[in-house]
Amino acid sequence: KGQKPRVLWFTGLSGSGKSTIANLVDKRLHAMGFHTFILDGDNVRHGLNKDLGFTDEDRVENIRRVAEVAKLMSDAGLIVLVSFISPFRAERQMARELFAPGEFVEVFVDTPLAVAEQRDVKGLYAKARAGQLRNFTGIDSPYEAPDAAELQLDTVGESAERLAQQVIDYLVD
Ligand code: GGZ
Repeated sequence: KGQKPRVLWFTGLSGSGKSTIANLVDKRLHAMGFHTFILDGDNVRHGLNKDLGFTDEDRVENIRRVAEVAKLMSDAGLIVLVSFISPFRAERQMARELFAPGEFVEVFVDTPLAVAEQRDVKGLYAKARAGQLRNFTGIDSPYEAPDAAELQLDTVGESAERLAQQVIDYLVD
């Protein structure tokens, strides 16, 4: 059975919930019989992109490579879930242009900075505020929010399960 190419591109701040939601969507797609792959910092920044840090220049290159890998995986027939902050509009647009219309689904995980910072699961916001971590997104490095994402997830007061279901519902329509 042929699966139309699809890349689900999750963008949002550190601690916004991108990876949690992407993992749940992945599980559900799998249960529905689809072949999928998740690209995220854990499997890309420690390998292919371990030469890159968090300057603007390095983030641009990070996203460029991730987009090209997503394209290769999509050509191989996988549904690709991409979960990176991907803070710059221009690089998200560049990624989109690798795909045919309708194939690229931008999912804005719209968690306000104050909420992500208050959760601070990894203590990185505290370090950034203390000046121990430079170029931190939302603190001293910009995040350019999407203005026309296919999906905008308001995460405040919503469970990750329900947000994942919103993504599935969008895909099924
Ligand atoms: C932002 C940073 C930074 C800086 C380390 N800025 O919450 P996390 O830990 O697990 O996710 C963040 C991750 C961001 O990497 P990405 O590859 O997604 O970023 S980008 O798309 O902008 O290239 C965070 C951790 O890496 N981290 N330093 N300075 N996040």
